[in-house]
Amino acid sequence: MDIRTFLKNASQVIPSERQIEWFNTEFYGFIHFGVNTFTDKEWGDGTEDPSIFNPEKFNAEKIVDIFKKAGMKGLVITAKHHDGFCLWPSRYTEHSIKNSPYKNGKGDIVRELADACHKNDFKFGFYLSPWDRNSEVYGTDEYNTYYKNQLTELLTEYGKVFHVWFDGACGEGPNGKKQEYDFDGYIELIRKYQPDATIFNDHGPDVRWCGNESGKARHSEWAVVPHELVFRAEKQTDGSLLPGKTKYIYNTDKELGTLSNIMFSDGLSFCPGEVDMSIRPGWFYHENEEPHSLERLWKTYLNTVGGNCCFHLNVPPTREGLIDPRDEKRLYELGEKIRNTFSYDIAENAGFTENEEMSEYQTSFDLKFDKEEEFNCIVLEEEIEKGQRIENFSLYMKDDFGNYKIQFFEGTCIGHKKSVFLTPKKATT
Ligand code: FUL
Repeated sequence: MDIRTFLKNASQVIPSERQIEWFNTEFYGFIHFGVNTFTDKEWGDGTEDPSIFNPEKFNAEKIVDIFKKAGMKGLVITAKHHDGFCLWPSRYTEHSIKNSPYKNGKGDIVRELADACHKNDFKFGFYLSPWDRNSEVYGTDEYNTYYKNQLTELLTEYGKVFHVWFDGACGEGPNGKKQEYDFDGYIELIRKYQPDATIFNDHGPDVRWCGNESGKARHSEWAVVPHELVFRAEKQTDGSLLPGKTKYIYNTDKELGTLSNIMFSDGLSFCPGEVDMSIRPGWFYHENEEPHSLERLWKTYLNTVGGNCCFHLNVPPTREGLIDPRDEKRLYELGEKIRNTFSYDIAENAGFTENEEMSEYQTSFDLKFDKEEEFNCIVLEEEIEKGQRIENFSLYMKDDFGNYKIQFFEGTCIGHKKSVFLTPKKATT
């Protein structure tokens, strides 16, 4: 295939409605909460006694309020983490909140959060860890049935869900066997009961992991990526490639959607990246940890929301069930910074002209202002419904003779949103 036809095809890979909706969510919270909060661990082994879980001051409305003020538009709760403890009273296990002292065994953290979200026009999602270190049937086919039963409870009894989060973490069950997850079956259930929800897993299908947990998006985080990344990313268990394959692509690779990668792929999929990180070093709450600096969070926000991704920021509640005041303060600072930066758009009243096309594949636009204005950020957006069509762009200013000759920025991917942050510049008439 010649390169022109190829690029044309690539530009026609479009997102689903649910992916567009997800892109518009931009920034949402992650809540890691469970028995680990009480044992001070990151990964429980499944032997934890449910009686340790008692967040006496848990207040879902307050959490939603804090997240909203930070600029988030939704949240995802760890309904079950690797330890298998369920934050809702699942009918399929005793290892849950129903055997904890929280509200005398009548509590349901998932319900409290889902209700607070729905009441306050905030999106609700959940993470149901496939790896379950408590389940006796883990490592057998029966586990997939167990998992699907739990998934069905969460998908059908808690109202609208915007995002279902999985990871590929996998261990051995009591029988010494590694669990084979029925991801196709899980996806089928989600599509059936919550067709608008996006599904995150390491390689998609709707949203893929960016490849690290420290908040770093790639320089060019393309949403159009090789098919084999989304559908056949895993090598075979013996480490060999799948039959007929000469290469495989993994989501931690340096380049995913660059031309050289997509040119030699089996086909293309629309699968944008989610950047997840925690406000603190750990995913679960540990009293001696401090939140990251405002500078780091702000930079991450700009590079993710303004880098064709979404930002999924974890804020773990304390043992009391509250957001630590240090984190609360940091979130307010971040929210304020976002509001201050983007509240005044000088381009809104500027004159906008599309120039004659320079070639079939190249065009330019002019922005003219009525008065002199200072700006430090330019936000570019593609009509993402139509896919990713822009391969690169440049920004120019006029020179002293009134010609657009001074190039002050050169970039690649725009996609849903590209924020270009600059030292303050003057826009003149
Ligand atoms: C990983 C887990 O192993 C971590 O504990 C955490 O939940 C992170 C968000 O995903 O896969």
